[in-house]
Amino acid sequence: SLHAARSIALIGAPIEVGTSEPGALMGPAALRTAGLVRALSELGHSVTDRGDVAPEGPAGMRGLDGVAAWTRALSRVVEGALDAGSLPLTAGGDHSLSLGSVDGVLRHCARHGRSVFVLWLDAHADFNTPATSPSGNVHGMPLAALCGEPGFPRLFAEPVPQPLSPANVHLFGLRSIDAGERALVTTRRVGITDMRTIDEFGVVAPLRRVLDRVAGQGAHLHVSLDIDFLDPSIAPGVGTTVPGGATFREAHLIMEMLHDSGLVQSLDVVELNPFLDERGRSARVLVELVASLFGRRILDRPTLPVEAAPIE
Ligand code: 4U7
Ligand code: MN
Ligand code: MN
Ligand code: MN
Repeated sequence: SLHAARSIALIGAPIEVGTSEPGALMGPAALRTAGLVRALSELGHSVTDRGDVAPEGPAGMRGLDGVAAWTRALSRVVEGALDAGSLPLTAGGDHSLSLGSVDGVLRHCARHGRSVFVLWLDAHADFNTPATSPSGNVHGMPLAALCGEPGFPRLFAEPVPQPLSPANVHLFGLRSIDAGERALVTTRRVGITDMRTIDEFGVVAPLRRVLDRVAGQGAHLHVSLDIDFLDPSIAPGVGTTVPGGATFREAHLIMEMLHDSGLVQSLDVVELNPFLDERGRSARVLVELVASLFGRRILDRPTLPVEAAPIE
């Protein structure tokens, strides 16, 4: 493989208080059952399974108060893993877990004077606030909270770090957006590659542009992979299916390009709902994709410039 072996900290986040569809709390267990640790170890990485995080404080209630208890606990574990030189892989659990993982990344990077860039692979924008959300579900809000939008009191531990810059967020695979969050992502200038752009240009050109920006900034790249980024025909184990998602080949190529970039420093795998899955298919697809992001490949060569494509 092109890049060195990494120390990876697998952090289970069995959280579902951010969604109204029960089952996501089984996500970390299903990813383990599908062989996540083995797949990464076989690639030469040293993987430590840190078990499941326990929320700090009462986490039973749905909504922001329940999510806050998880956010604090996850932030601490993720920040600690980065401090120890490991790459945190947070396995969910609903997408509200990214409040904690990205908060931990922001705190780590603030201490090192490093900027943070977030690549959000998702059917949705996840940029609602409590004021704009049609559902009230916190898994549709994490980016708004992380970018410092109002309406999220007491979510993050004190002192609250410098918020994520919306210009350093890139939504990739977008195909479902609510009116309020659409207005917000537009005024805040969030980067967006929607499914129409992918239909027109494929995944390579838009992703290369994002990765060039990250490399130019010397930023920490955090990738948040929501399984509903994928088309529901290949990954049915999701609460919020939206037709017209990424194909297996598109998703796979994205993972290979992310690996080749050498830029990814932290990862979330979220929204797997094993209760809605069909015989473990979705969990297995996710393990395949994560393995590709960490270096599994057919031949040892990076994606080539178009002119250099090998013929025959
Ligand atoms: B996910 C939604 F209204 N936008 O806010 C909302 F369509 O983490 C869906 O991306 C959010 O899966 C989906 O409830 C959250 C809805
Ligand atoms: Mn670091
Ligand atoms: Mn999401
Ligand atoms: Mn989604």
